[in-house]
Amino acid sequence: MMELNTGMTDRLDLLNSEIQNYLLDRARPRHPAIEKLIESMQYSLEGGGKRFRPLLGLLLSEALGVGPKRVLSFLIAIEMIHTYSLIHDDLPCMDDDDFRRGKPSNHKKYGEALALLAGDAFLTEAFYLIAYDYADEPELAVKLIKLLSQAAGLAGMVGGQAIDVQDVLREKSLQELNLIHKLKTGALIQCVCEGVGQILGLANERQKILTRFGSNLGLAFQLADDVLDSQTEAESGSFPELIGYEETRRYLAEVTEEAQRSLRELGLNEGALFELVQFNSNRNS
Ligand code: GRG
Repeated sequence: MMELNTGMTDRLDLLNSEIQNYLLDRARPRHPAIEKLIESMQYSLEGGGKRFRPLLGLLLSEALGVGPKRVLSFLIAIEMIHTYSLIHDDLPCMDDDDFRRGKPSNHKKYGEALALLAGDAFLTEAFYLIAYDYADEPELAVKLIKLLSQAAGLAGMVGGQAIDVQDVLREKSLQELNLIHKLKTGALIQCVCEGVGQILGLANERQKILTRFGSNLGLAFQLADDVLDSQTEAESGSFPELIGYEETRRYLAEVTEEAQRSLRELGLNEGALFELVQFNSNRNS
């Protein structure tokens, strides 16, 4: 993982400072209640996440020969949507989790009303950020907004969550489990790849390969998560519960290989991005 480690601290520092600055600099009416809401947003945004999605976007952009400047705002918008989903997922009406990343979840620290609003604000601000920062390229801005709303809404993350929360008592088929995770986890990861491809103006054929890459990597990310969780206990509704631990690992290896095949087709068969895909399949957090 030589290449992956090189420059990783710099990439994380860049992402973290841009994310922090967005909330600090955002024009807003000065009111202590809004400042409190922003504090609760900072709490979740800074809370020790892996930043997998924006790092993936940065590495993809680098692999295609373009520095971070053009893609950064889009990637921060993605991380905001991801953060909103985690805050709302922890609420008592959803997964009811008191802890996230080893710390009290947002609603445990700030109360349910502020946690709900923090998620709402992230969801909305993500689209504001794209509209604002890509305003000079209106066609691109609309494309990115369309991609992200598709990935985050009914046809993506929210749709997947809707199947998941209403299916809790019924046994799932492998096909249904694949669908849930394709929507709930995969869509946003796929969106990172597609969005970066759009920003860099990739040709249609290459864009299609990128979509396939994102789709396989999204599934691989979920499978790796399930493998990791099952080391303590196979969670209900997870791949290991449905098909067993060994079969889940085999499936993960297959989907990882598929993702790497797409990178080879794009001529990106070495370097940090290729290593990130491998790293995901063995990750321990
Ligand atoms: C509430 C609309 C709504 C959606 C929630 C993504 C999601 C949908 C819920 C999270 C449930 C979950 C644990 C999914 C498993 C895979 C996953 C997305 C894990 C969390 O993402 P990481 O590992 O988190 O990237 P960090 O903490 O690193 O940012």
